[in-house]
Amino acid sequence: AELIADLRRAVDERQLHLEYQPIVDLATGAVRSAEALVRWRHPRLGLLAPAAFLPLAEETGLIVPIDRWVIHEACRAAATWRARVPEATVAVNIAAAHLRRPDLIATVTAATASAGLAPRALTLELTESALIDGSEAVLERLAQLRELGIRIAIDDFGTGYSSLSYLHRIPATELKIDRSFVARLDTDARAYATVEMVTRLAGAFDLAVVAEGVETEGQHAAVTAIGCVHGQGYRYGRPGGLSALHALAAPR
Ligand code: G
Ligand code: G
Ligand code: MN
Ligand code: NA
Repeated sequence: AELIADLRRAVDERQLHLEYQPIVDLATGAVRSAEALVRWRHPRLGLLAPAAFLPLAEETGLIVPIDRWVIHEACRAAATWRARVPEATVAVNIAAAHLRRPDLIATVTAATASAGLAPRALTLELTESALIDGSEAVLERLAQLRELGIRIAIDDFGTGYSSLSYLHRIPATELKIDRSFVARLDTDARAYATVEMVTRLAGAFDLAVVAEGVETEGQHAAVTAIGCVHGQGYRYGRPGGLSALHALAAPR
């Protein structure tokens, strides 16, 4: 209960910050994209990862102001990054509760406009579980976001159920293959076949594929051979500050 009160103050008192994990172009090694991940520097408990507070935020509805702050902050960061790397894009995670709110459109529009960011430089990551109640209203909202130019990624692909129906219904621009499949690439032929199949399927739907959780050289070689367009994971870089991202992504 005390943590709820703390969390309520966290946004106002600027205790949240974002880290950025690079997403590499596997063909060239270039970093032109990053995923923003929220952190909470709690005054007594220290640095908290999302798993330590996002479930509580979701239960209490505090996730909405948090995600709103994340969207604004990530848009500002993306705008500075694009001053150096014009084609750079930044991805933010959107909670299920937020996707159900009509004002998501207004939030995204305000954030891109006030940062002076082209909407095509912002990707919203939606998990399959967030998409599960694919109500008409949610689908309509996603279509509106696409019309604005916002990119839509299906996150943790393969972990929800009826994954395949989403490909037909969701106006996505990319698909992130869940790291549980990537983790087993080295040792499990079935995991390899799964990543291969999902990549081919994504190609048929014109979706860019991001292989998540690439840690080892073997996994890197496998996702590259399979033809995934992008990779994300400790092999390429851990989540870090904006300056680390700028250094990694220096134009060549
Ligand atoms: O950084 P870490 O691996 O601890 O993140 C764990 C999970 O928390 C991520 O998979 C992501 O889905 C979720 N997450 C991280 N940042 C945000 C955020 O700003 N908003 C929401 N809704 N989820 C986030
Ligand atoms: O998909 P989601 O938004 O949940 O993924 C982001 C999370 O994955 C972040 O919490 C990040 O810290 C974590 N992550 C990123 N790269 C790796 C990796 O190579 N290995 C593992 N185990 N986790 C990773
Ligand atoms: Mn994500
Ligand atoms: Na993911």
